[in-house]
Amino acid sequence: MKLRLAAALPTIIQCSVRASQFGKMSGKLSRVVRFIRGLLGCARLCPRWCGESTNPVQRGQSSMTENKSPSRLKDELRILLGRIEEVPLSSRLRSLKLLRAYARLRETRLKSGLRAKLVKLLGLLGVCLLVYLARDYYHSVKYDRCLIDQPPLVRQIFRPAEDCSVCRDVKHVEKISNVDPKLFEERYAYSGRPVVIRDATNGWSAMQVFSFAFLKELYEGQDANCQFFPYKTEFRSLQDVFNMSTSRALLQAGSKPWYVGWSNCDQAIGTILRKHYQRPYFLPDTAESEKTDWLFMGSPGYGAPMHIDDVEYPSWQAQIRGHKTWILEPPRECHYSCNRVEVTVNPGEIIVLDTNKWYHQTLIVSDDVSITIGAEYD
Ligand SMILES: O=C(O)CCC(=O)C(=O)O
Repeated sequence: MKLRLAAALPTIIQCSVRASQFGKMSGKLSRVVRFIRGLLGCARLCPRWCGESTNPVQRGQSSMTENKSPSRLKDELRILLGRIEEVPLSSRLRSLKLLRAYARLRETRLKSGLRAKLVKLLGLLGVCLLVYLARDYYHSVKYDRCLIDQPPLVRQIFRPAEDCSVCRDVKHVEKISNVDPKLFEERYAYSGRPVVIRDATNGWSAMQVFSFAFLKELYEGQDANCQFFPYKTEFRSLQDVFNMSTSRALLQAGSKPWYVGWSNCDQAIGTILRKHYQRPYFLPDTAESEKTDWLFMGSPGYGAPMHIDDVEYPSWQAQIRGHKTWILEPPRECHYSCNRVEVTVNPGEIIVLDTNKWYHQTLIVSDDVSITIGAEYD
């Protein structure tokens, strides 16, 4: 008998699972009755019982059971428990074991149901995060300086909190001239305090030479820009910019506005550019102005949106043509201790700004095209 029961154990477990899947009954009681019935059927090693459970007629009976009143179910339960009593002890022990197995199975089912829901929820969150990061990355490629870099969201999350002393005393952007490099080093170069140097481009031929036409000729047939920011325009490359209609390039009435930025890392072009400008005279002797030039060019009413950079060093930018207003906002953690400031940079002036510390936005405010050139310095 023991051997037969042991051999039949898998069938019994299968039956008990089937019994548990019999359909939803009203309340726990009916489930217990149904389950014990299943066990009894299994304990008698009646494989037909299991087969019958899938039979539509049997299912009809089961749904009849579902409609039974609680007192009727209690009676049935009593009878069934009586029958269990009649089953030999070893089989009863097995029934108990089965009951425990059943409980575990139900628990597992519950748990796996919950787990499936959790997996779905996590999947959904993951997809949302991916979409957000993709948008963020697209934005970073479009507007920020580094192509292969952490997306801005990640950068902003892990950006160390700024010491607000960099902006606490800044009530406006100072404009200075005839600057001693020593004083510049002490007061502005690495302090994060923005400043405009008025007489910064004295003697630069760029002031006369740089124009849309000059840059167009320089870049003709060259795909020499390392990074290109189209901002709100439809341009996909610097070549597109230089291929725009003459009327649009000359900002004639009725033409579409435009504003773009790019970095030059073509050595030959860099050498020509640098013939027309020199290293800013106020930079400390020890400071090296980076070799990569950054150029921004465009029409009135346009500019760069508010953002913060993640570049290595502070930057200088010379206004060659046109007038550009800079709107500077302190880092978010310094909102209550620092001010938002604005400054308009005129032709011949250089703005020095740590674009890693200040959120910045620009707007061309002249009727003329704006052309700037700049670089980072260490
Ligand atoms: O010159 C501009 O319009 C924007 C410059 C800028 O965003 C930058 O240098 O990070």
